Amino acid sequence: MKMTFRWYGEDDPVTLEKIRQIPGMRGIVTAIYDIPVGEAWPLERILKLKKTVEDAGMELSVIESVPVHEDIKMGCGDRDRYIENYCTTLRNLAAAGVDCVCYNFMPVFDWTRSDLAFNLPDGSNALMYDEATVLKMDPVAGELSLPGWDASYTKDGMKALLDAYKSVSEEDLWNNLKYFLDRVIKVAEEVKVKMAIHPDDPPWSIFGLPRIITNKANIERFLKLYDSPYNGLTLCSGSLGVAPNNDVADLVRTFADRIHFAHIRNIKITGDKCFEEAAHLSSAGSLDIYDIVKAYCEKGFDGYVRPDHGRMIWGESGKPGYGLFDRALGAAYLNGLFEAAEKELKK
Ligand code: DNO
Repeated sequence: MKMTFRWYGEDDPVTLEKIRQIPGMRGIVTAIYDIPVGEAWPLERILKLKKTVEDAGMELSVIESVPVHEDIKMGCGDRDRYIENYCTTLRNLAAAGVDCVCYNFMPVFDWTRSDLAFNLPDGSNALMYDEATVLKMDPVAGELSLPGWDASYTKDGMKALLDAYKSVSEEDLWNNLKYFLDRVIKVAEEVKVKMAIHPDDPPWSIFGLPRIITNKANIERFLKLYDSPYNGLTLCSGSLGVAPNNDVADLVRTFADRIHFAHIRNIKITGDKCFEEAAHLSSAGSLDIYDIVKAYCEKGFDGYVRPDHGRMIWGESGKPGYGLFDRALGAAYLNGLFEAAEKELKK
């Protein structure tokens, strides 16, 4: 496996220089953040990003994400033009040497939480999700927002978008995803970029919007929509693991040959559709992280791995879930588990 770390670009308080000092860290996961969703990424911008990362002594490993325009997800408007642009971006990324792209197909909202700084008993704070609280929030009034979301919507724009989604069923979303894959994966195959869809977080419908990348049966259905190694997964343990019927280690064992990117983090399920984010350590949460790592090792996984959301510890402030310290601890822990599991398997 190749250990990587997410960096949010020049505005990220977690600098490349700091990331470089995490033991063994060489791979950066990032994106170009100022190009409007749907527009093609120019090659020069990608090369500039790559140079910045390489000048800091690391490599540009994964793009997370090339976002998918809502017209594509809704199957309307300018979707063909946006798909064309998406393909141009993939060609340009490939020309710059990028071989893995993460994206998601969640309508409107990417990952969602009810509290971005929930106080934990040890004095740290973390992201948490409480379904009842989320359902009381009004996304049109801007009552919740997260770093992963497209922040370019006005109030009216958001209302119009949510209204437009009222006529998009789950089956429509599947069809629109297939339409997208049929066009994009052909190009991904041609330029050898592995596409890795991120599961929905949380893996259930919110605000009445359909969500489909949520469980084993749906992942199987997704992989069959376009049966190619280039149509693959970002397997996010924390996103899928909050639903008690998703057994993450089993998902790894089942879909290993289509997983290109592993997000590994722990969560603590605290009730029905309620969870807190936890330290990566198995005993800190509900997931057996060692079993998940063992599953990757048994399958000879050689894709990218990154620690995922961290708590805010040691007085750090910054992007919720994306501080330096707890994610660095996560990387060190995961490196230890991989080393142990790999050595164990070689015996
Ligand atoms: C959250 C992230 C997601 C992810 C996107 C991929 O921390 O895992 O925002 O980047 O869903 O498109």
